[in-house]
Amino acid sequence: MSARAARRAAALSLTLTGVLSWVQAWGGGQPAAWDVPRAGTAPVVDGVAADPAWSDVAWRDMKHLMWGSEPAPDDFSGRYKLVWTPQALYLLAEITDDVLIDTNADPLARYWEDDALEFFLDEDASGGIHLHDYNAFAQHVSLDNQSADMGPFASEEDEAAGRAYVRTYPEMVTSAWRRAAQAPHPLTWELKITVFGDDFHDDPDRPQAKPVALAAGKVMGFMLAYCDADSPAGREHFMGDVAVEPVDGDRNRGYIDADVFGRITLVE
Ligand SMILES: [Ca+2]
Ligand SMILES: [Ca+2]
Ligand SMILES: [Ca+2]
Ligand SMILES: [Ca+2]
Repeated sequence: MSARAARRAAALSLTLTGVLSWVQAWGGGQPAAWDVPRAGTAPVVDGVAADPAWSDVAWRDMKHLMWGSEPAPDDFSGRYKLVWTPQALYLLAEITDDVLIDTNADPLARYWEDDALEFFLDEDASGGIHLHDYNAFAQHVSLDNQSADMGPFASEEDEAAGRAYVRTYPEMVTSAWRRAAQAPHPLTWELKITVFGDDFHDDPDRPQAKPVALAAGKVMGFMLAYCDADSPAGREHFMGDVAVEPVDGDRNRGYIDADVFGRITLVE
């Protein structure tokens, strides 16, 4: 079988697996567990979707409301796909958003209130609370292509005062996007996500943890969302690809609890 035929067979198998999961788990919508195919050649992270790695990979719709109001399609709509290499996960998103805005110039200030592509990653699929530790990540990739998240508290005093530690993660995220010349001018947004586990840390006196080498069969927690702000008033819609079960009516659980993420399996 040629490499291309093998990829097509894998894609067909992926589709059938997806349909079965869909029927079994949901009876509607997309499954919360899905397969991610390997890229023969890593895509170039440049905001152009022409890379061969992206062809024949299924899209996931970002149609589940997690917070705020339901947007009209021209206000926000989005979809994305994932591929992997041993070095990294790669993400291609196609986002329609009528107004792009970056009200808070400081990348560490109220980053969830500006337009942001937010990915959720739990390297060992452990699930569980990750609000102030590296059990999992909720990376907010901003329009300036930097990514912000909360790490562990910087000190016991900060923890007692509830002062969160926020930083950017250039070792983890490379980002590039551009808008189409044709209306409605969707963004093509590409990410390279270097995967780190829960041994990631902020201690300057120790060498940083090594990125995790990816291989077929690996299972990780993952989902993607978009924070849509269209004015300085901040986020209006928060839309993702996984239907989160509400807790006391609240579906905005991803930044706290990795149990609500989807599950991806890396396949050849
Ligand atoms: Ca590209
Ligand atoms: Ca919008
Ligand atoms: Ca974990
Ligand atoms: Ca917006």
